[in-house]
Parts: sequence; structure tokens; C-alpha cells
Amino acid sequence: MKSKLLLLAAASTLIGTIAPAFAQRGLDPAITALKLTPNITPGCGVAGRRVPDTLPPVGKPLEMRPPVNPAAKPNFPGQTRANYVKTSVPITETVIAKGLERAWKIQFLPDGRMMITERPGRIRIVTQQGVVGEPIAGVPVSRSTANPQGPVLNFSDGGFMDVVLDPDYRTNRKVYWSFVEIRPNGNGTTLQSAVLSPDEKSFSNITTIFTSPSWVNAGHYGGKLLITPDRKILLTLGERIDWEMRILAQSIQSPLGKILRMNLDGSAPADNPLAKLAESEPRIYAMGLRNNLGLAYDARGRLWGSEIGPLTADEINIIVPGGNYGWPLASHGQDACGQHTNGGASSYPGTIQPIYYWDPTIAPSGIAFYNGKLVPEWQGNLFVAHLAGGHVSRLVLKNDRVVGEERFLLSQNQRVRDVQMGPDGAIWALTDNIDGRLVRLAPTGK
Ligand SMILES: [Ca+2]
Repeated sequence: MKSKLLLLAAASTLIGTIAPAFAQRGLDPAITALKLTPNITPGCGVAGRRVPDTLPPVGKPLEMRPPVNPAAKPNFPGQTRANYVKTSVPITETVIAKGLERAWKIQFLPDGRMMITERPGRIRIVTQQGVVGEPIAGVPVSRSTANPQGPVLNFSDGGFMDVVLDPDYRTNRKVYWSFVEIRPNGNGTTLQSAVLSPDEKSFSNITTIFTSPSWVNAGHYGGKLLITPDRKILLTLGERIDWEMRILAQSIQSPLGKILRMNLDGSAPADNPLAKLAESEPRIYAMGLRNNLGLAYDARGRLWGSEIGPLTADEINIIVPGGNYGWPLASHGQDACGQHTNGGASSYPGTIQPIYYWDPTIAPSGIAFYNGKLVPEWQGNLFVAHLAGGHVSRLVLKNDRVVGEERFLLSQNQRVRDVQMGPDGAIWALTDNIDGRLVRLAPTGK
């Protein structure tokens, strides 16, 4: 184990030099001044690609491209490359709203409207008919020349991210949100609570309840939130991507590369898996996760997660308390320029295998289980938003294995950030582009 840690540390020197290409990105000078370094080796792309429009016959593997990392084999049949399944009724994709700048989250409200977040630091309320409200005041905004004190780092995969409702939202109008905060010693994910005014025009009582450790570079912030049935809050944190940082996903002292479980004031619940270990970060709920961007409960109350892997190993996991999901000791993936993590090991003793993985990468983000009535054949399916892939996938599950896969939303040609099942039984998806869109998927005519 020790020698592997040393190897990882040595490998960090390979990635030290950085492309000075900020000007080409059109960044605001207030962000350029932070001298954030992209976490890529010059010349090595880390992003996946939009999936092709071409489809195989039903019953054949949906992914027809060759694997990027053919050396990694599935650890059980069906762990990757499920067969194409097609919904039997025609599905219409309706753009409900446009111009949502780098939208991140759909949070349905008790009355069926939605709070929608945008990465520059906005929450708007949007109706199912597409009426888009003005930004609600009080939300942390991104730093820019116009807002030099703005605390939000809207860069790389960061920005203002998630919002979820307090279990008593109907009476207390309280929400929790996550964003990437610019700090004197770098940047990191911050979790706050706030209270919406009765006229829905502003937030007040803004309280910071958790701050992740800071790091100087940008990337892999996690930021996904979920309220649990027992009134706790889950927060995911990525491992901050750099070689010298990623092993922290295996440290019980660091919250990075983890899913955290907290009381609603940010404190650690006494029944957390590591809470009784004096040297541990007591909020840790699950570990060994590179950048988990999706969380959802299935019908049996089990927690599932989607994880951005390296180039070739995006994962779907069933999350159990105290579970170790392997990163960076085990992965089916390769890093940029074909570097293997931990010698290419796709399993590691004591770590949990993903239910499913994708190669080539398609960058999974938000996930949602379908339990509506509008499309009966979707019951129990897992919908996954894909950033790089530019689509929503539908995963058909049987005995905790993926037995079928379908793609939607390629017509938008955008990165898809979030997916939710609405109270109307439709699937609602949100795209991450400058002209971000809210799209409804439902049987034609319904
Ligand atoms: Ca894993």
C-alpha cells in the first residue's frame, strides 16, 4: 500500500506544467487573476464526447464505439455495455424554457413549480408551463469585474450548484445550497442554509453549515445534495482531481472524495459509520469516490450514486454506509494520455464494485428513479443525465444489474446536467450550456 501511495505522489510530477490558455477561454479578468490552473496535461483531453446518433438493433449493445481502455474487463457479466432497449410508445421532448445559463439543478416545489439553479449564482422559480421567474435575491453570485466581491467560482466544473428543500419547507421555507467558494487559500465547496421570503423575492438567514478544505486548483467539487428520509443532509465532495489530492479519497481524515452525511446544522450524526473513530472525519458516509454528481433513492430506500470516473470508467454505484468505492485504488479507467490509475487495477480488496460503468466516458451527473404512472414501462428505471455524452440515459434494472439502456435528448445537442421525475409523471431534464434548457420527456400527446 505504501509503495502505491509513493507511486501516485511521484506521478504528480508528470502533470505539473500547465497550458497558459486562459485568454482563449474568454474568462473574466477577476477569474484570470486567481491563476487557477487547469487540471490537465497539455495536449491531453480529459472530456468525453457526445455519443453518436447511430443506434444498433434492439437487443444489441447500445455502445458501439470501441472501448478506450480495452485492458479493463468487466468484473461480472453485464457490468458495462448493456443492450439497447426502446420505449414502446413514442416519446416527445418538449423544450419548456431556454436561456438558463449553465443550469445545474431542478428542485420541484410542493406546488409543482421548480427551483432552478444556474452556475453564475442564481435561483429562479419556473412553472411547468415555462414561466421563468426573476433571479431570487440573496443567492451568492460569481466573482467578476462587475462583482469583485462575488464569492462564487464559476469556472471549470464549479459554480453555484445544488439546492434542496428542508424536510419542513412547507412551514419554514428553508433551503440548503452548495457552491464553489473563492477563499484566501484557494477554493472549495461550501454548504449553506437560507430562508425564502413569503413573496419569493429574496433569501435571508443565510448560514454556512459546512466548508470543504480548500485547494488551489479548480475541479471535482461534488456539490450534490440530498435530504435523507431520516432528516439528514447528504453532500458529495470530489477529490479535487490533482494527482497529489486524489489519494485523499481513501483517507478517513479528509472529507474529499466522499459522500458526507450531516445533521441539518452541519454537525456529524452520532450513528455515522466512522463517528466513533477519534481520528476520522465524522461526517463521512461513503468513500473512495472521484466525483459523485448524482444521488437518488430507489423504491426500496437504497441510495444510488453516479460518479465521474477518469476517461473510461464512469460508474453507477449502490451506496452503503461506510462503503469504499475504490478510487483511486481501483478503476476500470485510464487517465488523460492513457495513464492508468494504480497500475490499471479494476478491483481492490475491501472496495465495492460499480453496478455499471461506461467506456468511453459520457460523464454522468444527476440521476432519478422513475416511479410515476405516465409511462408504466419505465417503472423502477434509473434515468441518468450525461454531460459529455449530451443525453439522458434510461437504465433498465433487474436484480441490481443493468439489463437495458436507452438514450434521450440528443436532439438538443447540449450537455445534460440534471434529470428529475416530475409530479406529472414526466421526466424533466436540464442542460448545462450557456443557453441552458429545461426539457420535458413524455409520451407524445401527454
Ligand atoms: Ca469505483
